[in-house]
Amino acid sequence: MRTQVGIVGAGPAGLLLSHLLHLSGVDSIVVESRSRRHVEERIRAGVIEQGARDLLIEVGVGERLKHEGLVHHGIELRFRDCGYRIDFAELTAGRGVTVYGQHEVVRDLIAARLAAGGEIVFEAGEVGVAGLDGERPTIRFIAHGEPHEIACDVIAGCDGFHGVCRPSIPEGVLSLFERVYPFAWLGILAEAPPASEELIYANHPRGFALLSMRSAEISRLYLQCAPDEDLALWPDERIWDELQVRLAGGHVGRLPEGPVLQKSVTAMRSFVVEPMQYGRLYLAGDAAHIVPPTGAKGMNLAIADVRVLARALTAFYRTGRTERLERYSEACLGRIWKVQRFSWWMTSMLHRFAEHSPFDERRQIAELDYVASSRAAATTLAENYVGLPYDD
Ligand code: FAS
Ligand code: PHB
Repeated sequence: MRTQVGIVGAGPAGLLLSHLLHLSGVDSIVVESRSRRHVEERIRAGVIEQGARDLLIEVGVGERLKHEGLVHHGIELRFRDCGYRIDFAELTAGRGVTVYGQHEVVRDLIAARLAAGGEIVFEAGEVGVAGLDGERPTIRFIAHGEPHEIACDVIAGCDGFHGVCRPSIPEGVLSLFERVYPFAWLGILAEAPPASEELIYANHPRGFALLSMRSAEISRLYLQCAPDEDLALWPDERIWDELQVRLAGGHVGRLPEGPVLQKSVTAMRSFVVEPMQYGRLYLAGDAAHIVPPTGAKGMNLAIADVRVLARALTAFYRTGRTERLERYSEACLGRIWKVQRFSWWMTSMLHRFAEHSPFDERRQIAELDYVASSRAAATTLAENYVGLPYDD
């Protein structure tokens, strides 16, 4: 097999990159280790920045997003039993976010690629990449029991934090930057109408909680838990009881409860590799960086990376010039580190830390108080949450 750009991973990064390259007349093949059903049903992120929304609509994969996505112009911060609304429209000249599940974005992208005759290999086994420092890197995999090899000009490593591409880069090339948080998120998807029209981020003495949603009928809720929390110790009733304690109050009476459709524990880490490229391999999305989900940035950062990579690859195939490819990491890392800072800041402000002294606890509440009472402070939260402008 042969293609111009081999893409490992059919998550938001890999699929959007393949779509953007197709629009520029550049061929790609996406190689995914899981089934189509798995990647289309895997519940993950839920908030899409203004810029990412505009991009998905502009490139023709945002019709359902436009009609089914919930546009939000604010969030509520809840602390000391009071709620404070951060008004995005007021603070960012009308920008907002759209609540639309990541799995819906994946569905839309897969449908667009297949409708355009795009090639996605699902359930690929034993995926590996080779020849990264040569002229003809390859992706190898097993499909239907047979070995396959794709000869590429370039490989895009869009295979997430646990993928094979980043580890295929030789020792000593990458610098890793990481912070692991002493807690995780227990998340549920529930058949229960959201108790609030907008998201609520709560700093509660028992721990952080987040009220989000997927529709008027489906709630998405999270609570801070131990990093090694055993989900078996959290029957639905216990989860609902804890969410009631941490989120009820103010304009939210009791949360309407309902059947839990999915529950999971997500680890919390900040992670970046530099550079995001080696030879003919370019990393994008979670393969290159991870943010704690408190800032709702994971998928949005993946989209921002592939917007840069698609432009660099298009320039290479149209002109033969390699400057944009050579500067790919540099062009992405400015935004990545600003998003890392914001995600770390939101996480530090809203979660309970066992090692916090009474001083730290007062300082943390003072930080929330400042954001809730200062237009300047609220503006910094708002402009980062709706999404910083793309760099070019
Ligand atoms: P992805 O991980 O989405 O996609 C990588 C793809 O590569 C996957 O389909 C995987 O199956 C495939 N792959 C892996 N190894 C492979 C191999 N060897 N060969 C071929 N394919 C391979 N972000 C938020 O903003 N909010 C959230 O609430 C949130 N919740 C999350 C919950 C969980 C459990 C996880 C893991 C992440 C969550 N994230 C959240 C972050 C998430 O949304 C990511 O930022 C987003 O999926 C990044 O997209 P990709 O870079 O495409 O990586
Ligand atoms: C979600 O709806 O899944 C969600 C929303 C906001 C976050 C994280 C997750 O910060």
